[in-house]
Amino acid sequence: MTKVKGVKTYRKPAGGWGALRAVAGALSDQETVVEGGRSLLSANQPDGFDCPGCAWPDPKHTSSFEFCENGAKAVAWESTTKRATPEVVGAHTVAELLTWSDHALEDLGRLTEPMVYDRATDRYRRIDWAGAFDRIGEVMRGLSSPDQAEFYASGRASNEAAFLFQLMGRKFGTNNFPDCSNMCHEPTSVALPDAIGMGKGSVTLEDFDLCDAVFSFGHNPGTNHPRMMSTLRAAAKRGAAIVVFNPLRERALEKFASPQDPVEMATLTGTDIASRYFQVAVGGDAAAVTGMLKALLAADRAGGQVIDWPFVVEHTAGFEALAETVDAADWPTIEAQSGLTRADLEEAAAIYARSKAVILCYGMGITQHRSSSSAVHQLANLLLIRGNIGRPGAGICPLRGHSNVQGARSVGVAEKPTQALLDNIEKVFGFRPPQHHGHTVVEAIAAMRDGGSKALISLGGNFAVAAPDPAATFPALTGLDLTVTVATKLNRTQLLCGRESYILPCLGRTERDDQAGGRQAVTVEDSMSMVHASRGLNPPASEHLRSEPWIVAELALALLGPDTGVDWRGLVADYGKVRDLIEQVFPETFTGYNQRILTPGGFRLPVPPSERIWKTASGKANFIPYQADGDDPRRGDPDVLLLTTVRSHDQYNTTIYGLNDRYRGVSGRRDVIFASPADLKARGLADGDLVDVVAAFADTGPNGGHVRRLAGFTVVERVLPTGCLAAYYPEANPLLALADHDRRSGTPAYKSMPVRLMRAG
Ligand SMILES: Nc1nc2c(c(=O)[nH]1)N[C@H]1C(S)=C(S)[C@@H](COP(=O)(O)OP(=O)(O)OC[C@H]3O[C@@H](n4cnc5c(=O)[nH]c(N)nc54)[C@H](O)[C@@H]3O)O[C@H]1N2
Ligand SMILES: Nc1nc2c(c(=O)[nH]1)N[C@H]1C(S)=C(S)[C@@H](COP(=O)(O)OP(=O)(O)OC[C@H]3O[C@@H](n4cnc5c(=O)[nH]c(N)nc54)[C@H](O)[C@@H]3O)O[C@H]1N2
Ligand SMILES: [Mo]
Repeated sequence: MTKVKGVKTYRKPAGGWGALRAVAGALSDQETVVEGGRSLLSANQPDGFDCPGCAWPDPKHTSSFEFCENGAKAVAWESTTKRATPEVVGAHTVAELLTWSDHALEDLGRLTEPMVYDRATDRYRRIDWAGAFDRIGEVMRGLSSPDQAEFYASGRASNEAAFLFQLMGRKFGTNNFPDCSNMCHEPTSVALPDAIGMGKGSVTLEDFDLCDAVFSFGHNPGTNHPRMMSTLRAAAKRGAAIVVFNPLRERALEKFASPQDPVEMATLTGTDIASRYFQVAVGGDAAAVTGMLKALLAADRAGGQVIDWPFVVEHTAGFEALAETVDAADWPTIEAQSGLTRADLEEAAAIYARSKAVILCYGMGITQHRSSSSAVHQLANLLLIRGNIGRPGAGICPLRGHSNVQGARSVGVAEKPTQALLDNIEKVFGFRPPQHHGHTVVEAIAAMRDGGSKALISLGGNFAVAAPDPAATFPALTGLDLTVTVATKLNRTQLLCGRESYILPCLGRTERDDQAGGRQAVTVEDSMSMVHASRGLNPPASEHLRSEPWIVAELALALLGPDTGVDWRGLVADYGKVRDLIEQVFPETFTGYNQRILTPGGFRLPVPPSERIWKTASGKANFIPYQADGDDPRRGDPDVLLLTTVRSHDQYNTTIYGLNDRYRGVSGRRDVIFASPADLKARGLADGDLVDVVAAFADTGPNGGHVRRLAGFTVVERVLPTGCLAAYYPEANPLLALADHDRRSGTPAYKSMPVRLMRAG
């Protein structure tokens, strides 16, 4: 039993009464505009707004209370009655605000009016919309090249806003669209097309009713996709195997009580979720799957009929090359890298082999490593070997992050656009968009730092805090000529002011959006490629707020002048016209867009792999052997530990609602590092000791010599694989060098930072 202040062991099932109480709490302490119950009831309903929480799809027949604690927090946080007016924000210097916590900044409430940074007083002050757009346009038009501008998008913006945003950027002359995807599921977007011809998941919600097993790698649905818990619980109750690979024992994956189940609530019991829980080492998943593949190949060769040969022969290429690398891998290395025993992996393989239909789910535990794109290939290999893609109850299920992050990509927010997209834009709009690729988030930061980029326009998000390496990122931002953020709340990115900085406050998803053509709906796409409409209900937080499409359209006019051949204001009067243009640019995916969103529940974009159509170069699904990044600097030093970063139960990315992490038994603090008993003992440390964590990445880049350190954290002993640590995001981001990312996708290695742990001093 730990004696660390604010830390205990959580033994109850996840969910249950605690979750119900938390909803009540989330709604009362933020004093929401509309009576909370009503806002909540209309989230993810045919006529309501899409929950700004996660991208998990809605069941076809939404129950009247599709309960989600963290969705409730997201809604309450947006519909708070607190207001960050120019007076409230301008009462403090920016230097002072920079000393505040991320929680305190956002807790000032909703931004109400456009603001400009005044360097003379070091404060933000009010500016009118026209004044802001004039000056932003002037600075942007003064850049010496369009590629000096970065257009960042976070995944909350609607399809309509995102489409206009990329159109503006391309017409301006750049493909610099660093996107929150670059920090999130980019490995999925770049690796799955090689393997199955599409960078998205292949399953539908209905497949979960039909599967015999769910393999879960590196995601924490009890916190980050709470509505998925009903799905997993139903699968577990019907006897489907649920096999979890996660270095931490996440409570909701062990036991979950449904707040909708009167018996579980009355008896304080829950449902066992995982039938087997493997505590894989941080970054060890690809090795674990290699072990499973080794066991499967051996079983098949022994006559076990494990491999789906008809599928492999008809539908795939590259099996021999995969088998060769799997044969070449030896068990001691697999065990060392995965942190699991051969017996564990043979057992996992046996469960996999006897399951007729398998769904594989994965999240950030897979995508945020040095070799994450290749790890995604390895997960696809595991599915393909038994034909587990493109039939009922089987498939791959990447758990997307932001509620519309997938949609933004579908409508063209991409720094590496396909030629087809560029050609269609040219056809529809009559201008030739830039043909060369633009920057990812990491490349954008490097370009800002090195002086190549001069301006950042952000559509949502909190670029500075989400990114790795504040030692590089913060000065990169303050060195810019211009920063513009379209936002609902004050955050640190807006305080890292460039020569000129503007905050443009927008409506949130929960709010009514009235334009010249009447009340508007927007559309979003969930993790399973379902596109549906979202209509806000709440009155706007301030009469000065404008919608994201409106703001983007006015920015476009300011940046590009009136003669763009696009009727920006006409489009904003009626978002249906934006959807018509989306359909023209993407005729195959968005066929009949405006008609089809009238169906309650929306429509599904084409997902060829779910019909075993493989849009790869070979026309087949490809087995692609796992290849670890040979330059990975962390290997071979026994003193170096791998630190993974996780979200607490009380945060939404960089938005920190509170300091509790209920299911991990932490309350009132976030300054903890979870460590294994063996690693503590080896360093002469004990539970509760104050420690420093120092990055072990040898940084030879422009920041060479900078020591990345977290000081004065408290270690908490937990059952973890040896060699692994865990801490909270974003507190741990100072430990991650900008250069430490997956080479293929550019996604930072947030989940395997090489560090040394030592007594504070
Ligand atoms: N309430 C809430 N909902 C959210 C968010 C939020 O912050 N709050 N964020 C949204 C966004 S943008 C995203 S991307 C998703 C994120 O959803 P998740 O992918 O669930 O996000 P993380 O909290 O980063 O958790 C990753 C999980 O991976 C495990 N893990 C860490 N390293 C490894 C590893 O090497 N291997 C394996 N197998 N597991 C590992 C961690 O223990 C943790 O359980 O959630 C979305 N939904
Ligand atoms: N160490 C570590 N770092 C990580 C991660 C990790 O797991 N570990 N995860 C990464 C991942 S997966 C992601 S997706 C990124 C997240 O990166 P971002 O998407 O950039 O960050 P958020 O925290 O979601 O952005 C919060 C801000 O969005 C604004 N906002 C909220 N709602 C709206 C809206 O409706 N419209 C507009 N315009 N603005 C709005 C508010 O001003 C709020 O302050 O972080 C990444 N960073
Ligand atoms: Mo994300």
